[in-house]
Amino acid sequence: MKKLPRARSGHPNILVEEVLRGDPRAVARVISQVEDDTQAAIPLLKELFSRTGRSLVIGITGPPGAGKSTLVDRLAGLYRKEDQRVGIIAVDPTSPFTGGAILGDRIRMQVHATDPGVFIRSMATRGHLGGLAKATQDVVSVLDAAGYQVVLVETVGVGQDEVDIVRTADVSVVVLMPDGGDDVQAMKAGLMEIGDLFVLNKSDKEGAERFERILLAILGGASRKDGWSPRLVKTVATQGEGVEEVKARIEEYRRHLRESPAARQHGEELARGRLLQLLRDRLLGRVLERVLDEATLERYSRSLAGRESDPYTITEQIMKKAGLK
Ligand SMILES: Nc1nc2c(ncn2[C@@H]2O[C@H](COP(=O)(O)OP(=O)(O)O)[C@@H](O)[C@H]2O)c(=O)[nH]1
Ligand SMILES: [Mg+2]
Repeated sequence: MKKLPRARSGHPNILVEEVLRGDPRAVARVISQVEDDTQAAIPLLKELFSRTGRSLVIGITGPPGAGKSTLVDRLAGLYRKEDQRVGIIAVDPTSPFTGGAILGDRIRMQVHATDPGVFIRSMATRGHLGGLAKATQDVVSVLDAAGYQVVLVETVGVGQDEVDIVRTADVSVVVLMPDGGDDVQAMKAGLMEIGDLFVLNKSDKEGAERFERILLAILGGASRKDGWSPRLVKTVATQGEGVEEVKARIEEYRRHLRESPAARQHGEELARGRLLQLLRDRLLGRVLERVLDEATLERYSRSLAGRESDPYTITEQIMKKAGLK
């Protein structure tokens, strides 16, 4: 690859230009700043925002071991065949130092590692001041602005953070595997509502047909107000079986989104959520910084725990001190 001149940290505009040209090193630098939650990332994100909204963002979630990474890998391969640039964000709850899963993913991803049309990034789930969903959304924006036409976001569907991440994708894919009743439990625990598409992976395994019947029964009863009926696709991701169909269904859903008035509303709801979240973070950040240092917070907490005061009075006091009342 041709060497591009390095941007100096004091020149955000050069960095922005490099991101917009799709330079992977500039993309990596901006993403690191976003991850560190440095103030420095904000002017960059401001500049990049108007150039976003073009990628197809695909959220992939499901229980650990269901085959999400294998599917992501295969989908990336299909999009690369069409010469689309692909960004992959793996949000992994395990620490990068102990996570065996990440190591496995890395080895699998080596196929794409030498491909300049693929950008892979894994994000740790801890330590994001404004929340993981916000950090992920910012990383998606950077990839979007850098011209990655497809961005695949893999998360383990367990916590609220992960659900929030998948909600901000254009298309949410829930990956399940035939494994007793656990997955049905997982669906009841909220995966059911977020899937635009369900993938029954490992359909080469025992019990796949039985599990398929259960899933179809659950999905059969589902009706959505946007007129979409979530599909179920059976796959064997390790063999690439059914992955073309997953891709076709993703694109079918995207067409549906474009044609449906509910889509615009959905877009506005997401934008509203993002704005309010940002405002919440910034306001709280300001209050903490100005009038509520750690010692004061501790003192308040102690008096609350001891029932010497009540949370309403304390909140009012804090707001008054912050000049908000
Ligand atoms: N038998 C079978 N194994 C699979 C299939 N897809 C993935 N696997 C295996 O299941 C394990 C977990 O896959 P992985 O993609 O890491 O799952 P993730 O945790 O959801 O990302 C790996 O050992 C894969 O090789 C499949 O369709 N059939
Ligand atoms: Mg994985």
